[in-house]
Amino acid sequence: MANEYGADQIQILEGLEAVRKRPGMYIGSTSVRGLHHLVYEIVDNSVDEALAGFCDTIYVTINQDNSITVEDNGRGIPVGINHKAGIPAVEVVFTILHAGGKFGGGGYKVSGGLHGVGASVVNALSDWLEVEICLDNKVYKQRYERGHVCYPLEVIGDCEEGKTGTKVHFLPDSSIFEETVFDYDILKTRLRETAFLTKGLKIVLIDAREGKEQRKEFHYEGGIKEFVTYLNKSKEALYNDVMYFEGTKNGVYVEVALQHNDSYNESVYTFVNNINTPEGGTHLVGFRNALTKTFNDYARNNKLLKESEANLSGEDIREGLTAIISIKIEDPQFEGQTKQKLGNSEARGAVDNVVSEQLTYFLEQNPSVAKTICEKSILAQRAREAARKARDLTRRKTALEGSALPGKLADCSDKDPKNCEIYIVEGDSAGGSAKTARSRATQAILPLRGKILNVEKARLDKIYANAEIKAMITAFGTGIHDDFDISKLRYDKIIIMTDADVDGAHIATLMLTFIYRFMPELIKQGHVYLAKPPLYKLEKNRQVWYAYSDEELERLLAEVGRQNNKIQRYKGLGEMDAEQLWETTMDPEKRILLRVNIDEEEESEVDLTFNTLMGDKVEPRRIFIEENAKFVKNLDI
Ligand code: TSJ
Repeated sequence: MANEYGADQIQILEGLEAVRKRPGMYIGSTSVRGLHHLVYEIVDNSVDEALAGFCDTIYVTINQDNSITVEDNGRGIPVGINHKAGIPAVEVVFTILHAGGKFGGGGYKVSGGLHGVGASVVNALSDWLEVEICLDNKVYKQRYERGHVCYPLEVIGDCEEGKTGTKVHFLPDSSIFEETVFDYDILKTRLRETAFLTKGLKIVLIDAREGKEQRKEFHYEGGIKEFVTYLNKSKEALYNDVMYFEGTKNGVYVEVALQHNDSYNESVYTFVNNINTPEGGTHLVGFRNALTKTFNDYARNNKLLKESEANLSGEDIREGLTAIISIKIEDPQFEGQTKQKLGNSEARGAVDNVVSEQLTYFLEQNPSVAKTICEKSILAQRAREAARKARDLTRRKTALEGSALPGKLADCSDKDPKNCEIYIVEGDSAGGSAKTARSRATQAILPLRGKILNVEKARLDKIYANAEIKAMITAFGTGIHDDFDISKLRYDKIIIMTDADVDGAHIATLMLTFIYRFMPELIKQGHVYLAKPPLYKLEKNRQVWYAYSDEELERLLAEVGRQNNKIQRYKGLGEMDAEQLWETTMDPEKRILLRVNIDEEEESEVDLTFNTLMGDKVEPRRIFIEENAKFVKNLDI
């Protein structure tokens, strides 16, 4: 073999060797994420074949040994000799870096785009990879090990008359990936998304691992229209229709689907050649322009907005909007730091055109839907106005009167914020104990009553009117949003103290959500903590111990013996008297504090967040709470 290697082959090997040396450069990371990326790289090639109109079914199987098989019914990767490389085209695909999808002309491609580094990268990072192609009634096969060709492409048998397709089977290299066990749910979410974006394409996911056997089919004739229905499934839609607009302008194929729900959040997701563009770009700008202009025109023409009233802002119209914008373009340009923002200027006009034209027509044909949306937007406009006034008012108040501290706050006497901390305490009774227990000089107590408002689910005017939220804002002293000024922070530590049960965790989540949305810097700069009250008290021979977890209790029992104890399980802070509360949870010498952190990696890993949103109906809330728990790291003991 060795003496057959010419200069070209040596170059090929050097290329794939580079991939093995720096896998992160090609697939982002060698974590679970990178592992799953391998599957997308291969599947995207079949999706391209579907987009070209030659494939309608893709099977993805997780095998017993955690190898993956992807099989499609497309034309089959060409097997003829590629004249430039002097080897079969399929071998070029698997052994030459960046060759994926570049031969064969025209059309829009998923692979070769932002993430599409191609099949050769997957090959380089696999322990072994086998490709089988059904073409001209023959089955061709080639095998590679860590990117190296094992034998020339060979015919291994006959294939059914007229049948064509490609099958790729590979095992990720365990010496490269930190994790080599595939997660069915991660693949499920991503493949569902791919199926939504490619109407008519059937994707079947099979988990064939022992004890994990399951299977799911994704097939959406309605494409992104069904995607919007799916996203709004757990919400209350404002009207039955999902609007769907489609057309080609300036060589850009545009598809848009949208429907409003009764929430206040905007959920607009954009894609270019099936690639998610979380930072938006020209296609999103075109969509927003069209939406704002068309609705204002409609509202004026139909006297839903009075002449004296201001135009609806884009934000007002997008309140509660769920939409998918998916365009296909021949030469996508990605910009921005993470290359996740579309730059092509022709996309702006294309989306604007298609949406303006077809939305205008839709509103004329569906006046009751049009009226519902306009009315919701007008309410949003008024709320926005009220919120602005409320903010101006609080601004003026602080300017005139200095900060009028909330009545329920028991402030500390030390005036140097660096020495001070504030306990936000759930419930008036625990608040009372905390006030008795505290160290007056440095510890302030702010009791809050019951569940605080979920700021994810309320309009700004209501948020500003909420007493608990107002109390926190004035006590912290920093102001919020644009007015936020960390130098005015009145306490070095903000400590959330809630019961050690599910309700307590929920209340802590709501408070964290508020702080995260209104003054994220407090979390980013490490000023926010969770207090950790004990779960058990153990008494024996007049000695007392506290345990903060079940494991700790077990350890303690092993140490002091299981006989003659009185174990008390705390159900809430209210069961502790002031002295106990001080000893277990507030004494800086003994307490456990958990510093709240935003997992920066997770925050920037945008598609995971995106995938989270796509979960099944009951999942989003669960994930949200779990993430917040994870988002908390144990630091300071
Ligand atoms: F690239 C790959 F190996 F990762 C891969 C490619 C993996 C899998 C599972 C499928 C495919 C693939 C490629 N499916 N279908 C195709 N089609 C072509 O490569 C093809 C066939 C014919 C023509 C033509 O112009 O006649 C052009 C192309 C790109």
